[in-house]
Amino acid sequence: MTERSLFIVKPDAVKRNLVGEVIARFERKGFKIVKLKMFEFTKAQAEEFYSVHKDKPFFGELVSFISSGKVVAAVIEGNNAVATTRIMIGATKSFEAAPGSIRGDFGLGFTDNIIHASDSPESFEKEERVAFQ
Ligand code: 3AN
Repeated sequence: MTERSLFIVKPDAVKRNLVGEVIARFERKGFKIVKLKMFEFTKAQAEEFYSVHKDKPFFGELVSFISSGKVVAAVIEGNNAVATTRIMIGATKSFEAAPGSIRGDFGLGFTDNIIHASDSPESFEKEERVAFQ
């Protein structure tokens, strides 16, 4: 089923010059890049982007990290995009993520975990609206 999803290359990965590595994995997998944008989240935009986590103890840390530098947002399209992208990025804790996944291959962090990806079609719609506004 052709579907769209969104990922964000986070500030840690942009600083480490991993933008190309990350995007290339999605292209090689067979996804089409349909939107691509480099920008810096404002605090308000980051709070809206992560609003599902607003009551979590790590919300402040999450918002300040994602707005700490440039990010690259992409909308991709292909078969089963939401679930397949989640498999490709790996577990939230990079230090536990399986080798072969993006977090497993490139990171050791938790908040600084290389990449964000939408976890449902509903999150995708909301996140695309916030990131590409
Ligand atoms: P994922 O990014 O794998 O979808 P979520 O949605 O559970 O993970 O969490 C969103 C982000 O919040 C994660 N990428 C991670 O950076 C951060 N995060 C999640 N849980 C914690 C936690 N307990 N402490 C600090 N940061 C966290």
